Amino acid sequence: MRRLFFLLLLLFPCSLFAEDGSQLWLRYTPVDKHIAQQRTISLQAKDQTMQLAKQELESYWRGSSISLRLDKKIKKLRDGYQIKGDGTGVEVVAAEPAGLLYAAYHLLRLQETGADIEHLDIEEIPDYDIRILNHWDNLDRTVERGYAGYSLWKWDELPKQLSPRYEQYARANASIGINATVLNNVNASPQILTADYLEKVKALADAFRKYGIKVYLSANFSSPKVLDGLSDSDPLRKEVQAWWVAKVKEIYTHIPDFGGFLVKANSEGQPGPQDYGRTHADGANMLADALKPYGGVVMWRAFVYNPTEEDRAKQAYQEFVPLDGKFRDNVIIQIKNGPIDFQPREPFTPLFGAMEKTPQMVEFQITQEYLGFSNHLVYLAPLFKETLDAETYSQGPNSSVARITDSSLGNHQKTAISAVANIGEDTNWTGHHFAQANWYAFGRLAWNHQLSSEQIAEEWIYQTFTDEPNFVQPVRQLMMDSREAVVDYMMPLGLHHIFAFDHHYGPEPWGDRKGGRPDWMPWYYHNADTVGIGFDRTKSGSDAVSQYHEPLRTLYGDIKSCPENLLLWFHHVPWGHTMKNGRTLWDELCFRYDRGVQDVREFQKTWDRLEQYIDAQRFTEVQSKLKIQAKDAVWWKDACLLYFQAFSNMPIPYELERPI
Ligand code: GCW
Repeated sequence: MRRLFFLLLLLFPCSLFAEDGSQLWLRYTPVDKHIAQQRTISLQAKDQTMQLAKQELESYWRGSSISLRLDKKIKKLRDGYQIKGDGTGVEVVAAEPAGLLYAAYHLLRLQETGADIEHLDIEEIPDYDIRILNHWDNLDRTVERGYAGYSLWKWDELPKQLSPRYEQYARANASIGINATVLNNVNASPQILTADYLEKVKALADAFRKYGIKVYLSANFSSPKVLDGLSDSDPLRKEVQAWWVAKVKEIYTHIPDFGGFLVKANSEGQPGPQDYGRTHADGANMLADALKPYGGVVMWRAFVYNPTEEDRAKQAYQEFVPLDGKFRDNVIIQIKNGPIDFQPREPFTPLFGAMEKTPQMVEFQITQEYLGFSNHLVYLAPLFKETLDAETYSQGPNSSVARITDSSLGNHQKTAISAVANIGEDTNWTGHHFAQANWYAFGRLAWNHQLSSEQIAEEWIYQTFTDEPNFVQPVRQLMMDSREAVVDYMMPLGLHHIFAFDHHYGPEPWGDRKGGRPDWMPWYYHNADTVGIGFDRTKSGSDAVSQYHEPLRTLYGDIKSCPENLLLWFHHVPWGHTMKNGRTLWDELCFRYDRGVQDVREFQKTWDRLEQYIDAQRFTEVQSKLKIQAKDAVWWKDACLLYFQAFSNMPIPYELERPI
């Protein structure tokens, strides 16, 4: 046996020890037989999910005996759990099978991060009911804004053939508490609702079920017309309503626990109720009525804007606030964290807290459409938390976006939180090894938005790489600094959307294509001229500040009190304006761009020093990506500074690196 092992090692050294990132943060070592015989994992139940909890612990738990128990009477626990350990054994109680599974993963997480696994007194209740990934995956397996290869879903092989990655995907999600997934792009093909595709969707739902994951679909609003030749898809027409009722029934016969629909309507050319003179509420309610008997929900997106005279940042609020109170109770309005579009930094969308009678949920973007794709190392927990912790003042102090959406401030039936996935067919799932941390962080924050970014980073590093303090400490710091670095080298001080028009990767602040939509052109957002730079959203400009509650309206609206990291979001600021540190705006812009570049170079140095602590494959792959990032940071800095200098007409301070 031993000889065979060494022979294999000689022949295939890499494959045996491939550290290709495919295992994500799930690197538990099987417990040795001796330990396994000393302790028992007890459970009296046949349920698949609970069995799975038991199985995971049997395979990997190195602590004392555990008893797993379901107690459906502990209602308030939802799919959370209680864990008690007195040094001689551990007791786990949950009200739902999935709760036991989450508890199992929690115990394993404690074990892997070196916590005390014997003395335990834990109660965990998730902050949101629905913790959902949005895949922007097309049926031809391309992924909109996906940077990790083709879609995981092999539609041409389904339903007969099941890739082993479906189950690995479900397990990874369950390990961080994600319990739902939208399989297809919000720019939805109507085909997903055909009988053929529903068979395929069913196969995926069946594969995910025991991991506690429910499947949702993005629905194309024109489906009745496109798929079955109805004369239109007007939500107030009986025939159209009947079509959806029948379609929903068909879905539930295949998938009894189907979650519901996600809808992008009347946005960026997608069809919707407004095509027939109806409102978003008319459209959402029609679908909600069809889903209601089965407990399904509609996640209706508020990402709407049109090329009008009105500031794009104001439009969602204007369209949705008047509809407050008009939605069925199984509709949740899904709102992007910022009012424009997943920029490196935005203020929170003012729609949060502006519809008291309507459930709202956040949509984050894990895939790095505007953050260097899967080439740049950017840890997103600080960005997610910036929105969740943002104080809206909608019901006075203590009305953060988190508290509005988790129903602490309302009494909504179901709460939810979503994020656009960064997952694809790549061996390491996310393109960049560190992009795995963003998937991880979303799951952990969806479970508990109070967790700190540092804690999440640290537990991810422990589980994904090593517990060696000389590695953990600098890498955690690097991750924590990475979001501000990308803001600095791309769009400091509140600048936004100055990306190249088609791909959103590099800079194109000069972008001004004749005949193109003005609101898709960078100059629309930075407004640089010989006087200054920035978007005037105060009273003298678009007055978007008025959509915020006091004291934010005044705070943002006054150039003196506006936080400098949002200055050019809200104000058109003269180049010579004095910043808090005494520099002129122009100099500060130069310093920020430069600082972003220097930060990435520091990341490179930090990483290079860590070679001894981890496997060669992941070390070199991350190292190569950091090289790209450093080069891109210089590209951003040079492009933006040289372009803006044509307006400011001021020199780049001598102490900074000259543009190449
Ligand atoms: O961020 C923009 C993207 C589009 C996307 C759209 C949306 C799915 O550039 O690719 O389309 O937002 O969120 O609907």
